[in-house]
Amino acid sequence: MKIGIVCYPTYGGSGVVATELGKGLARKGHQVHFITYSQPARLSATFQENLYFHEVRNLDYPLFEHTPYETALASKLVDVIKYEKLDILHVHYAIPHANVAYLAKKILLTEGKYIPVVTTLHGTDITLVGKNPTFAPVVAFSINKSDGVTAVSESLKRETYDHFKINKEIEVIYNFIDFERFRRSDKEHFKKAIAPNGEKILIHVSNFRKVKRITDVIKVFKRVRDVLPSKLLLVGDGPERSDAERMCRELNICEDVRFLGKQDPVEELLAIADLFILPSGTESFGLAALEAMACEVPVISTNAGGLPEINLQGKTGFLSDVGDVDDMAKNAISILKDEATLKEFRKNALEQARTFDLDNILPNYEAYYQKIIDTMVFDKAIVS
Ligand code: GMT
Repeated sequence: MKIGIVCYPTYGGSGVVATELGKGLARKGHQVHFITYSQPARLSATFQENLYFHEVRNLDYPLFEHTPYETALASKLVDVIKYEKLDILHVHYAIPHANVAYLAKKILLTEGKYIPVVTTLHGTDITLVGKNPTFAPVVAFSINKSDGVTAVSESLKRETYDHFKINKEIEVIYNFIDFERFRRSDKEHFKKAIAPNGEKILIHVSNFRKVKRITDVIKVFKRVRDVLPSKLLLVGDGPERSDAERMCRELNICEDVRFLGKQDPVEELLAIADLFILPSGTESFGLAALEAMACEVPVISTNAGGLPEINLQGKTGFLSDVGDVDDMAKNAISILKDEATLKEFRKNALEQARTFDLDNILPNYEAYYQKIIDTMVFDKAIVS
């Protein structure tokens, strides 16, 4: 198949999923075209014959205070779909990609070209941003106008139906893990540098937005550290970082907390970790938690959104109500208190992560694309 992929090229989860999916599809022989405003973060280190990147360039004009990206993207889509003869377009994150795809599709229809569009909902495009009246009518419209719609968890599917009038069947296709990359490796020398006296290592990875509740990570860590010698690694960067830094200073725990900023080889950091903390206010899936589990790191999370579909209570970690840092700390200590318990949770985390292996999930996308393409061919026959 010739597949177009539109996504955010930044460090957000939706861009990571889109990029890893495209790379996986290309490895299986499909021709994959990424169309976005800069090279997706996880694509840069890759050269594959059947993997293409089309940069959406915008026009600088004195009248534009905000350059009209949507218009430039729609025009680029028309061009790429037409000249690369794409079979299907897959857009990740509804805003603005689903409505832009609809526009491109309508333009192509005037020239007799049919392009099926699949939209994957990732989370905040529904839960935080999408629901907002600023975007809601367009989000609902463009979901209904997509030929296929997928969501990354059952919880996100439910929320989409609860909040919008959707007349489309939403297919749940879970996010996945590439075990070639995410597996526990021996990083003893690094572990020694971070925790020279055998302290436990807690870790959090995110883009430090409000929804991630970074200060809850610090509060949980403080409570654990009061009982067990431990260190905290904070990976990523974003608007909430300075609040977190301030809290560490106020609590006088700076010497045990390392802010590592944005890091590419996350798996090398996960390789030395004992526990992953994800206290999000909402989380449709929690890819970062799954990546940790693939590296045999148990998870302390909230029970928000799709997290209970990933993190199994008392097995791969524990789930608490949003904001209940006392419960999270108690659960963290119960896992870390002895080696036998930690080992059992590590084993369960890996076992659960394996059910999300890329090799199992990728065929679901291939089958879904084929189903949508076949339906379009059938519809076309009725129309003509
Ligand atoms: O929250 C992020 O890190 C980014 C965000 C996005 O849309 O780029 O992530 C969402 O999509 C990820 C991939 O499907 C999910 O794993 C995250 O749970 C989801 N984030 C939220 O729902 C807050």
